[in-house]
Formats: sequence, C-alpha cells, structure tokens
Amino acid sequence: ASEPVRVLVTGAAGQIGYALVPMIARGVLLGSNQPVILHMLDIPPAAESLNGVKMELVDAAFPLLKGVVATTDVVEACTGVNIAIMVGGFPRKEGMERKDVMSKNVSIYKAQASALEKHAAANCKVLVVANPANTNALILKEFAPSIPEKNISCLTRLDHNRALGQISERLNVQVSEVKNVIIWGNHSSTQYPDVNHATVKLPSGEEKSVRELVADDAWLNGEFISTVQQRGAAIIKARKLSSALSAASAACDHIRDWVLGTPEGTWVSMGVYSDGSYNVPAGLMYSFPVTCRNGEWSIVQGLSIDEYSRKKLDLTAEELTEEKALAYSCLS
Ligand code: NAX
Repeated sequence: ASEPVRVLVTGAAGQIGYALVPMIARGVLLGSNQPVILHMLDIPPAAESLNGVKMELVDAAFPLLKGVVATTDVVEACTGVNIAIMVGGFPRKEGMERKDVMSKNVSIYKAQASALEKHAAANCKVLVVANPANTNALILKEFAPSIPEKNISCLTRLDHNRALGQISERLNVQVSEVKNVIIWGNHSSTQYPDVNHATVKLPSGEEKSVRELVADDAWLNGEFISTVQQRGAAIIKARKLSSALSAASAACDHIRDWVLGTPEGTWVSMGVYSDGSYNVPAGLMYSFPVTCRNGEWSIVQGLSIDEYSRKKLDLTAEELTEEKALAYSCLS
C-alpha cells in the first residue's frame, strides 16, 4: 500500500470543514486506494468543537484514515503536509468595512504562508477556499516565496460546477455530459461564467455546442450568468447558511483533477497566478480554464474571446487589481 498523504484543512471546525473532512477520509479527494492523514487547524475558541469533529472521524472508522491531527497550533498543523486546503478565514460581518475584513485575512494568510513555507512537505499543493479567495491566495504566494507559484491556487471550481449544473437543468441533460464551461476571474459577483466553448455530449455520442443547443443568447448572456454569479447568495437565502457541501465537493474536485489529471479533451476552472495569458494582467490570482497532467496545471491557450467576453474578463481583472491594492495597503 502507498504511504499516507497528509492533508491539511484549516477552519476545520467550520461548516465547509465539517462537510470536507469526511469526503477526504473516504477517498473522494485522492481515490479509494490512497490512505490519508488529516491535519485539522482551527483557532482556540473553536478548539472544543474541533475536537468533537476528531471524535466523529474516529467513530466513523474510515479504513483509509491513518491518523488525525487536530490542533490550534499553526506549525503543528502545517508540518509535513502534502496538500493544504485553506478554508479558515475571517468572515465579513455586518457593518464591517471591506478594508477591515481584508486586513484580518491578510494577517492570517501572511502567517499561514510562513508556516507552510517552513514546515510543509516539499512540493506541497495549496488550495485557498476562504474569501476573498483569490486575494488570500495571492498573499499566501507573496509570503511563501519558496513555494513554487504553480503550487498555489484558489477555488473557483464551485462556480464552474454551478455553471455545469445550470446548463444541465436548462437542457435537461446529465451534468456529466456537459463540459468546458469557463469561470474567468474573481470568485465574486464579477466572475464571468463563459459558455462559448462549452459542449454537451448527446445520447448519439455527438458533441454539440451549448450555444447551439440552448439557442437563446439572451438567457445565456443574462439570467444564466447572473444565476451563477449570485448562486452563493441564493443558497444563503434558502438555507440561512452559506454553501458547504457543494463547496467541499468542489474543493475535492479541484485537488483530485490537479493531482490525478483532467480527462482528455476536458478542462476545468482554477484560480491560478496569471502569466498574462488572454491579456489578463500578470501577477493576479485569476481563474482560467486549465488542464492538468502529472500534477501540474496549464492554462488552455488559443480560445477565441469575443468582444462581449473581453469586457467581462477585463472587468473582473479590474476588481482583482483593486483587491490586490487594498491587500497591499493593509501590509503597510
Ligand atoms: P465557517 O465560519 O463555518 O468556518 C470557518 C472556520 O475558520 C471557523 O471554524 C473559524 O473558527 C476558522 N478560522 C478562523 N480564523 C482562522 C485561522 N486564522 N486559522 C484557522 N482557522 C480559522 O465558514 P465556512 O462556511 O466553512 O466558509 C469558510 C470560508 O469559505 C469562508 O471564508 C467563505 O467565505 C469561503 N467560501 C468560499 C467559496 C469558494 O468557492 N471559494 C464558497 C464557499 C464559501 O463561501
């Protein structure tokens, strides 16, 4: 049997953590033959609750789970981890200024970046889920200069999966037959869910474009986009709690595809460090279409971007540039 992989989940006593850790322990993250050791970090006020999650993990008797570290010590949490899923952060509370929230998260991600850099396993892969996800990931990258930038990403796979789900419902086809939607940009309401290259595999085996099958550009350019952009708020309204099971599932999809590879002919969306592809400013953490092979992502190149899309790509880049400036202003 292979050596266990150590997986860190920060904010593990929270809602997403509670949905995510059993998925990891069941093999959803890395496959049903890969043993795992879970490292769970939270802050002292959540220590007791975190210990309760640990008790439940023991009680679930997961065959693949070879150990659990539950701690409020960042160094202990980060030591030896191969994969780090950063879910912990400071939420925006009513009446709080954006800058104050940013400032709290900048200091959290700065500290956790240093701990990962010093104590994680070589070649550790990092996924930031906590909001503002793109900018938290950027801060983490800046303060962990020895971690290759290729190893740091943020989650937009939930938005990607939401887009697949909307198309599947609209066309009344299985979600597994829809592919190659793209989420561009920020994990925020300025994100651009793009279906211009998306296809559906019909029962005949033939692949057809989503635009052709939907045959309603007004819906695709209007309601579809806003539904995906606003889906997080719709879940909060319905559940009185934010998305958790879908976020946890998307985090598993993100890591699994990154480590094990994307299927031939299929891409997914990942927030990664921009190299200037598609004229997105270099140096932003921006969601792109990517394929993964041998544990490395690469941005899908050469897709045509029409004028309507161009504006949307630029708008979300502008927001990320502003967020970056705000984050840097919190450092001084
Ligand atoms: P919860 O508030 O339920 O859980 C967050 C947990 O993080 C808490 O247990 C808290 O004690 C812990 N925490 C706070 N500061 C910490 C620190 N410095 N170190 C370690 N742990 C710390 O939130 P939950 O619903 O689980 O959401 C977690 C984060 O995911 C939020 O920032 C949320 O905005 C973000 N989301 C991101 C999504 C994405 O697609 N990128 C979608 C879902 C979600 O909204």
